[in-house]
Amino acid sequence: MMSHVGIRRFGLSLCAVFFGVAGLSAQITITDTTGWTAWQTAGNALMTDAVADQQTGQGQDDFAGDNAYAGFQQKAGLMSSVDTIMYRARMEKYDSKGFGGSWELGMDIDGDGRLDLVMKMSDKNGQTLSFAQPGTDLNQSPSTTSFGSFAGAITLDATTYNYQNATAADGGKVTGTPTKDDNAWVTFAISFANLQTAIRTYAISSSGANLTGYTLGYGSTISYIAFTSTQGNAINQDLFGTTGNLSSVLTWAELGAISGPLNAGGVVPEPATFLQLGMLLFAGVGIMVWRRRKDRGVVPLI
Ligand SMILES: [Ca+2]
Ligand SMILES: [Ca+2]
Ligand SMILES: [Ca+2]
Repeated sequence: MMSHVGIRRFGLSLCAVFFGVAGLSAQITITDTTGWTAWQTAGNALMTDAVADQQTGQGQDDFAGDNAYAGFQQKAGLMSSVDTIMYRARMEKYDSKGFGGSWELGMDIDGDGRLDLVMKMSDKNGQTLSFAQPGTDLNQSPSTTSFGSFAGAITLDATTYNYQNATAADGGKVTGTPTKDDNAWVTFAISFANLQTAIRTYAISSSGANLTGYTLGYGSTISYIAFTSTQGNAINQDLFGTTGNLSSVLTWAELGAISGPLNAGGVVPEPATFLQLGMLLFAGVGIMVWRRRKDRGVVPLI
C-alpha cells in the first residue's frame, strides 16, 4: 500500500494552474490518421487485465481487456485544429448513472521506469483532470510510490469526456467474462498544450529535476501506468496490466503494468526507427567531422 509521507514540493505552487480550453465540437472525436492503438509493453506485448481483481468490488472501476477486446487505447490528432491526445479505458461494468470514479495515469516521462507525474481523471461532481507530483521514494513499484495533492484542474465537457456502453460502442464484451454486465468505455481528451503545461508545472524526475523545458509533440514518448482509486490519493482499486498486486515490491515493468514508451498516438516506436535515427545521427556526426576537418584543411576539396 502506498505511503504518503515526504512529498516533494520543490517550491512549486500547488495552487490551480489555468489551462486553455480546446475548441468546441459536437462530440468527443478527433481527426486522426491511425485510429485507436491498444497499449503495449516495451516488449510489444498487448497489455490486458483480469476482471474481478478490483479490490473494492465495483465493476465500474474494474479494468478489463484481453486479446479480443483491448482494455486500454490511445490516439492523437486534431480537435478543432488543436493537437489533442485521447485515452480510453474499458471497465468491466457499465453503469447507467455514469462512471463516478477516479481513473489515474502515472507517467514516466524521462524513461527511467519511475513515475514523474500523476494525472487524475475524476468523475465526482463533474469531470475534471488534475495533477500531482510523485513523492520522494523510488516511485517504481506499488510499494514505493506516493504522490501529493492534486492541483491544476481542467474541466472536461461533452467534447472532451465520454462514458458509454462498450457494447454499443464497439460491438462486444471481453471474451470469457460473464454476460451479466456490459463493459464501459471511459474516454477523455487533453490537448498537447495542456498536458505540456501540466508536465512543465508539476512533473518531477527521480533526480529531483523539474521538467520545465519539456516539449510535447506527436513523437514524444511517455510510459504509463493506469489505476483506479476510491479517493484518488492511493492505488487501491485496480492496477491495469496485472492481477491484484496493489502492494507489490516488484517494479511496474516486472508486473507488466507499465506501457512501453508510447508516442502521442499510443504506439511504441519500432526498433528500426531507433536504428534509423542512430544511422542518421551517425551520418550527421560524420558530416560534422568532415566539415571540421575541411575547415582545418585536413580534407582536400574535390
Ligand atoms: Ca481488472
Ligand atoms: Ca521517470
Ligand atoms: Ca488489475
